[in-house]
Amino acid sequence: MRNNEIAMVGVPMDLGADRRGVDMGPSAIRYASVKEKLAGLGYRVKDLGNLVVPTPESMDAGENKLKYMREITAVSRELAETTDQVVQSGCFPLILGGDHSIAIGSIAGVARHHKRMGVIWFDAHGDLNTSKTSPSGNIHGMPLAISLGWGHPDLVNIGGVSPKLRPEDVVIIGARQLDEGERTLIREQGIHVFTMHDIDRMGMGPVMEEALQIVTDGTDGVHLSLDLDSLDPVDAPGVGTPVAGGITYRESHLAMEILAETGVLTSAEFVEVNPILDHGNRTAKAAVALIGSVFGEKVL
Ligand code: EXY
Ligand code: MN
Ligand code: MN
Ligand code: MN
Repeated sequence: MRNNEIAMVGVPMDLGADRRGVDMGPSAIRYASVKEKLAGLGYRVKDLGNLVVPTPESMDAGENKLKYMREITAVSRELAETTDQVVQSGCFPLILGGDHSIAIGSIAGVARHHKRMGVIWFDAHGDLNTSKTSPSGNIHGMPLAISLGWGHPDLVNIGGVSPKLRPEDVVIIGARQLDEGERTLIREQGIHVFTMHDIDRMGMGPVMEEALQIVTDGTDGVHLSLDLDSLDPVDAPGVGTPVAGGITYRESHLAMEILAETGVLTSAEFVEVNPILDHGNRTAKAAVALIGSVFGEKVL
């Protein structure tokens, strides 16, 4: 990052998910004062505004196994160009979602700048489905698979080369709801997953230490993709696919604080905030607090 500069881009995407409202995530996060938070930590923040995303009601979902693929492909291409340019300009890309399908574009863009990139994926889910294994046809359940090169050619080839990531450089943290096809893939490909069970047993500190070793081993950049549904629904109720028994408020902050201490992150996104399902913008506030921690906010 040059001169402590962050470029923020909103992606009001909800075509990848079943429930409307996550398109308002970027607004809710801005309303929760993300820019002020970062400015207070000494960063210069450029808000690039939102990308344009079509409205689902104005379109046909298309193929049932890959809903809105055409539109998601178009927005992902644009996002890939945007994150690519942000890195070129020397700023740190901070992407605000939007449903998790936006990770396809953000990773495609930043990956151009790395020979090998690690990814830390906080999520209750695996996001490792393809059209063959997906129970829903919703593309927000597929972005990690797509970045690993598994999925429809139009999606995996966004931004040029595929795959963007290697399985051994990816860590999923907070998983507690996986589909059968995802479990098979995780086993066959040796993807590192720290489930809630692992977090309970080991504690978040040791989980993060192991995760960091994995994503930095042989890589020259690390992307953080944080789905707010990785947190417990008590602390982050405003998400489309809540799953009980998640990461606590403090555990999530400890994880961000450890990331901040190591300084390895080269890009980040915060996704799946759904203000319609939220209570008093609590989830967007949690996202902004986490953004503060990952950019170095300290008590003392
Ligand atoms: N695994 C389920 C599916 O593929 O439909 C649910 C996916 C929810 C994805 C959320 C955003 O992380
Ligand atoms: Mn997700
Ligand atoms: Mn999720
Ligand atoms: Mn490795």
